[in-house]
Amino acid sequence: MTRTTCPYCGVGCGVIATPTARGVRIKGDPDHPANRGRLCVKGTALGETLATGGRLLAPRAFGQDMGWDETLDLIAARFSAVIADHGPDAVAFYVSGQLLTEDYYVANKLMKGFIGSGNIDTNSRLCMASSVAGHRRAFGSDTVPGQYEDLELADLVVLVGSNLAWCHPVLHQRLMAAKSARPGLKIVVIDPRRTATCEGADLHLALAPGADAHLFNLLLAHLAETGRIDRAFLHHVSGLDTAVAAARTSTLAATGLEPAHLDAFLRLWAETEKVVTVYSQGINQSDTGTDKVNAILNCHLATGRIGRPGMGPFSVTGQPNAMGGREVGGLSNMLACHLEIENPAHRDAVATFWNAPRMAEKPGLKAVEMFRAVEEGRIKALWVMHSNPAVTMPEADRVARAIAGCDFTVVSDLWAETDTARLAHVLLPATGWGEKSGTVTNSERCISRQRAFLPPPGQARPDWWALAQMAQRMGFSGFDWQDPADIFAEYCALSGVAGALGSDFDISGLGGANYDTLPPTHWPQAAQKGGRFFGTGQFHTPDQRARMIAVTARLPEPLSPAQPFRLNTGRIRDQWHTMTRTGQSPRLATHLGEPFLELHPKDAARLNLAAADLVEVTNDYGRAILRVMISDRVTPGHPFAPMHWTGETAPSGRIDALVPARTDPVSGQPASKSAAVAIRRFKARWYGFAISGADLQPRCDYWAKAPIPGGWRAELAGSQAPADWAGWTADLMQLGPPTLAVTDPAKGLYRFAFFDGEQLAGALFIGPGPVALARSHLAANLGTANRAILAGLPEATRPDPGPTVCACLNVGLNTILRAIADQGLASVEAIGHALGAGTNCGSCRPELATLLSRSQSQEAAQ
Ligand SMILES: Nc1nc2c(c(=O)[nH]1)N[C@H]1C(S)=C(S)[C@@H](COP(=O)(O)OP(=O)(O)OC[C@H]3O[C@@H](n4cnc5c(=O)[nH]c(N)nc54)[C@H](O)[C@@H]3O)O[C@H]1N2
Ligand SMILES: Nc1nc2c(c(=O)[nH]1)N[C@H]1C(S)=C(S)[C@@H](COP(=O)(O)OP(=O)(O)OC[C@H]3O[C@@H](n4cnc5c(=O)[nH]c(N)nc54)[C@H](O)[C@@H]3O)O[C@H]1N2
Ligand code: SF4
Ligand SMILES: [Mo]
Repeated sequence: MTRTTCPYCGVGCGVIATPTARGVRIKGDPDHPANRGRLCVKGTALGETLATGGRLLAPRAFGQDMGWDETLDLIAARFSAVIADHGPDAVAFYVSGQLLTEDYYVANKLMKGFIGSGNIDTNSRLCMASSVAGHRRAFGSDTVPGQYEDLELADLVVLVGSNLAWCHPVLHQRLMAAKSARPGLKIVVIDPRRTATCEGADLHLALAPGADAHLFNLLLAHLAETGRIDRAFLHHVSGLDTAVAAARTSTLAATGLEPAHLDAFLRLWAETEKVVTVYSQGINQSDTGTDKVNAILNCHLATGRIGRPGMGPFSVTGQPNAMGGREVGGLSNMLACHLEIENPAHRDAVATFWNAPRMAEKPGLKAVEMFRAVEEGRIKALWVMHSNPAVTMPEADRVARAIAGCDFTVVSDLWAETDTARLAHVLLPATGWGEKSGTVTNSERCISRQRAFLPPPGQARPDWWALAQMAQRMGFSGFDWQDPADIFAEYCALSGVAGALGSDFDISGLGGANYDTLPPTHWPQAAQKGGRFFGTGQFHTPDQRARMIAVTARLPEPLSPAQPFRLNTGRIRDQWHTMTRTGQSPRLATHLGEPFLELHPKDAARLNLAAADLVEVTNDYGRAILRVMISDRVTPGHPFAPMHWTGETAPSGRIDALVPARTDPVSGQPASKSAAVAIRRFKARWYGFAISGADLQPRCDYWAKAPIPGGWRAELAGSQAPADWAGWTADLMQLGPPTLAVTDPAKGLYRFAFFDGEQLAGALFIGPGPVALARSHLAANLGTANRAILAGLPEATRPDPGPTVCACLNVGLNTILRAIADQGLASVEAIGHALGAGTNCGSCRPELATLLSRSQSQEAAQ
């Protein structure tokens, strides 16, 4: 039994992992302060993502497996040669908020202290950069003032641009539990989309996309007008008057809200002392993201509602170590321990501590600029670690081309088959979660250990080790640690140096702790500051006063008739980013198994689209083909698409191909939530669905693959029928000739079944329209002797359960709706009692509540 930390979201749940003869048993750690034993569906399914089949097992250079020694020599030589010929700014590292702190520390030390360039940036640029910049403008440091408990102690929790129910599920469960214990706790969701998080909220403001700064400006103006300014706290704050004057220029019209809704929100916020404003990517991922952050911080500063129990602004971090990366200085414009690269005293202190021969003197390139420099050949050697930028960067097709054109690219990953890894010259096999050790920091500044409980497969090695080896081969000293504990101790010591310079990030007290048994530890230590910052001022600005920022709110660029839709993008409940890990789990693929476009019924009617049609989404940057999901959860003109699909899983679903690389001028964070696009029906000639015990090899305009127990399923479609269906089918299925065939070429119907002896090895269904089949029933027949498979329907005795809602207990939508109707179920608990749904991890409880309220309102309408 090993206590470790979940490798997914920034909630940072403690996990107990127990390897058994049949795999790894996963359970929530009852003693971890973040989750107290809870896990969401992704955490619960961790055991299903640890198989090592298909992993990258040895270093590979120019297509050949090589030993580590040779490969590291090669990398060190190539980087050294570029630096010698073109200077240190001709090389770059692109890293990740999923790296462990120790990995991050080594990468940062090598690039900023020894190579002598600031060119190390991270996917946190796409994620937290606007929050970092907003914090630094207001507080003088990137410090998150509050902690999770504040959501439970508050009387009002405002969730802005955060789909907490799906993206920080355990924190959302804690909030829901607090509300059910104390119904007076009010919840407001501010999101153009009616998400699962709106279930259980008291008020949902479907504001116009990008109008957040207007909304919080209106709030600030209202606070000023209604005498809510905390005059005593203003002692610790500057800039009130100019901020209020700027706020007064914002108008109701810009928000797109009903006056009554806006009033209700303004009054609630103004009249509630204990208010926490939680915000995430709906705020950060915008070309005015930093202003939006400051518009929120302004309201908390003006009212002194910060750093005290139950109140404060709260930026929740996305990745498991997004916060650790901020602490360790992973961004190109930061130094470790909240020190600043532009500050000569800070630079000198770090250089002295590291004994650094060539300290970077200026910030390096930010992600979007970095890949532009790669494209233009200014960066000639690039190392990508623990990220998949060919999928997740804006203008992803262009970024993929830039990486492909780079003189020398190294990628460290678990797999050779990611969109980015396929473009690399050198692949380094990294150890994955469960195989490596280190620390991560969650959204509430709690440092937790990740501990290994599995042996590394093949020659996989930790990321810190590869970096340290390369550094030594480049002739640098100070990289000869034996294990992550040594690195952590050095980092703690550096934080002591930073503390002496006034940094709030001083964990030097942990340096002597026993790393192996280090319990989850908050900084600052609770005894010093009650675990919170700024309740009594003491901001990290020269005069110790926080700065309110005058925000002139700006809406996104207007749309043109040629691209009349504003595409919103984000996450779904059961997948993690580019699905390289969650995509291994059949259970997680049942919830939403293919890339989709959520579109309002009015838009669908205008475009003459029906449910399950395919649409083509285009703009100047790229193109996607997606399944349409018609839903009034989005507003007209503002469709939503998830970010998760890749060249490996659905090549036409790579959504960042459509996202322009437009960035916030202060933070450099791209506006990933607002791409102008055109939408039209994709004129498919044929549609198909396949299951197979082997890997499917589709070749057609549209395909999307997902795992099922014992194999794969795929949705397929094409604008042209293959000239030869038999040959095309053979290529797709790789199972030889079909055992059974039912075809009607005149109608465009083809159904094939492939048996291996008595067992069903695969089946393919082709038709002229979207194929209506009981998909989960078909998938369950793989490996059985069912020769009636080509009928495609479940046996009459077994009703179709419909799409999966509860992934843990595999309960489908139809089953739930039937039980609600037949058994008169009236609560989420009653559904749990009757069907088990929602009783394990609880991730689907908001959806169950939606189904209940939908059935109840249907009843009321009858
Ligand atoms: N299941 C799952 N959970 C995850 C992840 C994952 O991949 N899968 N990734 C993790 C990571 S790295 C991150 S950063 C977090 C992200 O967590 P979130 O930020 O909660 O997730 P997103 O879906 O990116 O976006 C949040 C919401 O912003 C809304 N939005 C779009 N435009 C606007 C706007 O102009 N204003 C407002 N107010 N809202 C807007 C979207 O409709 C969306 O519902 O999730 C983490 N958790
Ligand atoms: N349109 C749109 N785009 C977005 C967003 C959005 O909301 N909309 N969100 C943005 C945000 S907030 C984020 S955080 C990014 C995330 O984007 P990425 O970081 O690019 O996505 P991941 O799929 O998490 O990539 C992680 C990679 O690391 C590999 N890996 C796993 N474990 C290890 C390990 O231990 N070591 C190493 N070396 N590699 C490992 C995985 O196989 C995978 O290839 O996407 C951004 N892009
Ligand atoms: S909420 Fe879920 S994904 Fe996030 S850390 Fe906890 S178990 Fe992992
Ligand atoms: Mo993120």
